[in-house]
Amino acid sequence: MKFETRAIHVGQEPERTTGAVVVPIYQTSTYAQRSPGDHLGHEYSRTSNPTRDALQTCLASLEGANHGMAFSSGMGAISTILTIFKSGDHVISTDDVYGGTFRVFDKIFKEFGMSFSFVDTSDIRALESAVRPETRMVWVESPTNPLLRITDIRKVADLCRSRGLLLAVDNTFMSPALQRPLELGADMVVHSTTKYIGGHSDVVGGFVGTNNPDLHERIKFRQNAVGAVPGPFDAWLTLRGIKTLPLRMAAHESNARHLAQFLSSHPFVQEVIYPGLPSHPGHAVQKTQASGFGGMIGMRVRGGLEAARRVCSSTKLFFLAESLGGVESLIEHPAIMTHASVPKEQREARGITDNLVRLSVGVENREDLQADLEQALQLSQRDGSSR
Ligand code: P1T
Repeated sequence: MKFETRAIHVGQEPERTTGAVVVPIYQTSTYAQRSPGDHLGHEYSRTSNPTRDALQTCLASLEGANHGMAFSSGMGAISTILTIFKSGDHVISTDDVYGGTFRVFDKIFKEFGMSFSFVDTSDIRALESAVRPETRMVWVESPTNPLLRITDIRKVADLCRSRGLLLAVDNTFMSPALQRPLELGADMVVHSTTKYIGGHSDVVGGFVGTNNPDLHERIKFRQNAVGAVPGPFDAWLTLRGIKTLPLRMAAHESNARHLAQFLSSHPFVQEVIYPGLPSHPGHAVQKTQASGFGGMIGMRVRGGLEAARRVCSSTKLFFLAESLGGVESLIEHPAIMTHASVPKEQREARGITDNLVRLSVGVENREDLQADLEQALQLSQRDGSSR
């Protein structure tokens, strides 16, 4: 079965007692047993739930994973993975990662005696020289949030294999419709399903997929022990979103390509960051490992913080909000919003400047989106006192 068909059918057989074509929301916390230990496959909904099972089966299939686990949030997924390690273990992470990922590594797991190195994983030599005897895992985001840097996942997977390290790839910005890290050699694929997978900005969730049965058992054990599981309705909303994932990704990308072109020649935009532009340093690698470039754009606005602030406050269709990947376009200011938890010096060293604005391009009409950005950019250059 091809991807589009699997998105609609895998894990989603008509329900046996009524023939309902949509997986029901099994809104139950527990399951009646015939005699102690004699049950129909489910005991308690922290451990398993049929609606969640359907979501896990479908998403695992889309990522080419034998095993899938759905979580209450992307951070719930990431934190649960980290609990497989112990004090003294070392993790190397892409330096440009989502602010919340940086925060949980740097502020929570460090307190438990783990250590982290944040390196530019697009530079394989820098990655190699960060490996220590106590290194256990490499954590890659590609494209990164927010700077859309591209890491060669195959190369990193080869390095990890030769050094006995696990490789986890956060695939949130691509979704399995465009990139499947397990096929490129990663041990784990991770998602904030809040984004493109859910696709409608109405549910928070996370996912981990793997082909390693031992890893699956260890993470599943911890998921049940720690408890970051999605409720049945959240699992159902996410599963409903998945049905249109390939259609939406194509629309996000075609709008993003159009807007990236438009912004590239705009006099009030200093730099456009979009992996689909041939000038992007990761463009060639991206073409070898993904079937597209996605719907996220970074732009540095001329005029510094004030101009960036004015653009963000002036768009009407692009809502000023954290998050991404929904059908509606969003705009945000990483330094003040999504990446405020990264210390200022580190932000600046990474390139998260005060004039950087992040766009999550939705599936609205591209001319409407262009006109919205145009009017906001015009306002960005006016003297602030006139508004
Ligand atoms: O928000 P949550 O579902 O817990 O997922 C966290 C997360 C993990 N990985 C990546 C790449 C992410 O972008 C996120 C969440 N990001 C945002 C909320 C944001 O606006 O960038």
